[in-house]
Amino acid sequence: MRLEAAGAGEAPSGGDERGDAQNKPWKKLKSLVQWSPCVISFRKHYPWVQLAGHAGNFKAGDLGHVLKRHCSNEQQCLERLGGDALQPYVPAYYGMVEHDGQPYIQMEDLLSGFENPSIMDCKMGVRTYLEEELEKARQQPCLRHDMYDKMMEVDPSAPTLEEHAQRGVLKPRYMQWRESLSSTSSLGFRIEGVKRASGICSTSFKKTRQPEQVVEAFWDFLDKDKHLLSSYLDQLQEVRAALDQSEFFKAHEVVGSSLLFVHDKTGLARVWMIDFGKTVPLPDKQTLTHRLPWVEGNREDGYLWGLENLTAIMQSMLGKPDTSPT
Ligand code: I3P
Repeated sequence: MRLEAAGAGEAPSGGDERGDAQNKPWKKLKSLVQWSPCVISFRKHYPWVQLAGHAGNFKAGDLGHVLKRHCSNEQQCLERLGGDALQPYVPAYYGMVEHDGQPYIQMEDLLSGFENPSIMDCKMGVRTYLEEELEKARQQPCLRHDMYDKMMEVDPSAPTLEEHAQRGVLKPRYMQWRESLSSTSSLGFRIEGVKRASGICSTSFKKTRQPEQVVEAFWDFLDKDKHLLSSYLDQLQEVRAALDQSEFFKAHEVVGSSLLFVHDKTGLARVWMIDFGKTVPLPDKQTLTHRLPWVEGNREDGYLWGLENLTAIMQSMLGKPDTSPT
């Protein structure tokens, strides 16, 4: 699902599990819209696949379950989250299974209780790469021509002269550019993609940076329904309270994880935390505020800062004053 939601997680690049490079929900989504007709009946039966994009990363599981290609970080997180205060807000984990000779994580199909859901994915935090990835890029710099192309598609003036000459960029440079172009750097979260009940999917949020743009995208996703907004807001506050209680959150750097918003026309609306491929345990005794600015070495992820900004924006949409701690 991407849903991970269907449960999905993103694996760190350079990870050692097969499929890591394909484990990108919205990439998956993009490729999914181009799926051949033979996949349609499968998609109809398993609506979560609508966001899964790459057919190889997700498989239908038993009723109410989905299978996601194995990523050890994610598996460990889902195991540790069992019994944690965050458990109600993450997909349930049902162990590993093998499918066609490949290992898969079996998890709850978060979309199974919805009828033709609308879905939004917000990637949380002020940083979308692990410090280890920075270090790796320094030690083994690897030019990414695909990232240069993606950069050029959005803003031909973004690459430096050197990058133009090489027709390539380093991954951390691309990731940082994406962060500052979107609201990741300025607000601590960004909208990654939306799937509407109509079936239309959009991933065109790379330049959604200002709070006003976020508000517009939210109203569009919600079809201007204030009840839905209010329900989402209540749940975000529950998630916030659970984060405060969570032993898992205290002990982990949470990078590249998303909040998944799902509702349908019956008014059912739920929020889950998904994608733990880049969520890693902190070294012994290290703690994070999850809100201080990141500088290399402090491992701060900005998760709480982003959540508070997101909540404040949604409160402003309801005309409520911001009650988050300063
Ligand atoms: C991708 C996005 C993903 C990242 C991926 C990027 O960019 O930043 O988060 O995967 O890196 O290409 P975009 O959204 O602009 O398409 P990771 O988070 O797993 O690193 P990748 O191409 O190395 O997989």
